[in-house]
Amino acid sequence: MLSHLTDQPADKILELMKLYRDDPRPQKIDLGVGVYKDADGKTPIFRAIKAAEKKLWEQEETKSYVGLIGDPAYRDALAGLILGDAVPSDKIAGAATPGGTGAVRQCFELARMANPDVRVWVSDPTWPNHLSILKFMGLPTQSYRYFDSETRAVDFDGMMADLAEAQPGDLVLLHGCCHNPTGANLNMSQWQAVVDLLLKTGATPMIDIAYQGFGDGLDADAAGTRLVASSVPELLIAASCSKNFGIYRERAGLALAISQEAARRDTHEGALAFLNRQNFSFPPDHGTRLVTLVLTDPDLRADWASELEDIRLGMLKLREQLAAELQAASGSDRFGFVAEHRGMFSRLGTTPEMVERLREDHAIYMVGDSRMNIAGLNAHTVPVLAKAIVDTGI
Ligand code: PLP
Ligand code: TYF
Repeated sequence: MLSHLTDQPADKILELMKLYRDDPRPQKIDLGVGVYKDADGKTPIFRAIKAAEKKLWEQEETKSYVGLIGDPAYRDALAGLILGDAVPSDKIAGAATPGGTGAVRQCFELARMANPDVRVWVSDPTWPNHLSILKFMGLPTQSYRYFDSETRAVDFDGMMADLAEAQPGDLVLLHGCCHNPTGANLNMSQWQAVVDLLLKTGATPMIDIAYQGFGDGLDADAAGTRLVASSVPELLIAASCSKNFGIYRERAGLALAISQEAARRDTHEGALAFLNRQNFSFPPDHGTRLVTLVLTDPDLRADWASELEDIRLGMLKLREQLAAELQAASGSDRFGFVAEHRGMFSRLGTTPEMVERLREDHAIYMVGDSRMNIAGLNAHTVPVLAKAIVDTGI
């Protein structure tokens, strides 16, 4: 039986991680995988997470099963962080999932359960795992224009023209903030126009939010999601705690189904619980419990938010420095978009050949579509990158 298995396509981002690891050049710079790194290249554990781990170790008395949706307190705490008071809690169904990827998968599963013919609209480009999961599930996709390769901003007219074709029963996948892989995001009037279009077409939105707090701040990054949540009849949300709580390997995610019809809530949560049971039964608990402890303890929460804010401001500073260095090195303003983009990533907008030359000639690693992880830089490597980009003729 197993002899029928064939080799599967590798994840390009994870492959790049290995290439980088194997490169002996000491000056190498890793702008690949989307993991936050400080100026020393380390991915630190948040102070509040460490404190929560200590508290948990002291207080936890059992490791027995929790429940199919995980601890409801986690759902409430994380839904509160994302949605603020945009939606009353009696309209929010949710289940913990293994990471944000698990949440993405369970939201797609829920959509397929509700509509076996669901078609999913995805931004061009989007996170490659969205496409890979949808293909594996056999769900048809439709791409909508998103990135303007000239301006490196959102091609909003193209996006609206394409999404006007969406139908009731379709799912429209949006990035809540800090678009991966481009770094180009909607402003609030554009979010409002998307809401109006969703209401007009009757399509159902799904928001993937994996970088809340990395763009313009915890509330600003959720403002688009909150607007959608308070305006449309139904919304799915796939949230990740990997980046903003720095607990990548703990696998803490949340799938939310919001409906303006409060009477539907229990059915929706029951469906999420059922889907968890079919796939893995109980979601991982450790990471979600840390998140709950941090969000529900005012001191830990304040400390976490302050550390996250420092991280966000550090990345913004790197963006501004890189834009300035690129301007100086190129004598032009054509790289100004680097300071406009938000989140961990910016898409440089160059060819795979140029990306390869940066790797071969300068030991600079970015994803083949020219996505750079800004957090892979520090004050010393920014000028090195700027010079390499300009010397390569980008
Ligand atoms: N969605 C997007 C857009 C992402 O970039 C990521 C990656 O971090 C995720 C979801 C899920 O990440 P994780 O499964 O590590 O929580
Ligand atoms: O886009 C990224 O780099 C992150 C991390 O299969 C990641 O989202 C990359 C690949 C993958 C899972 C997570």
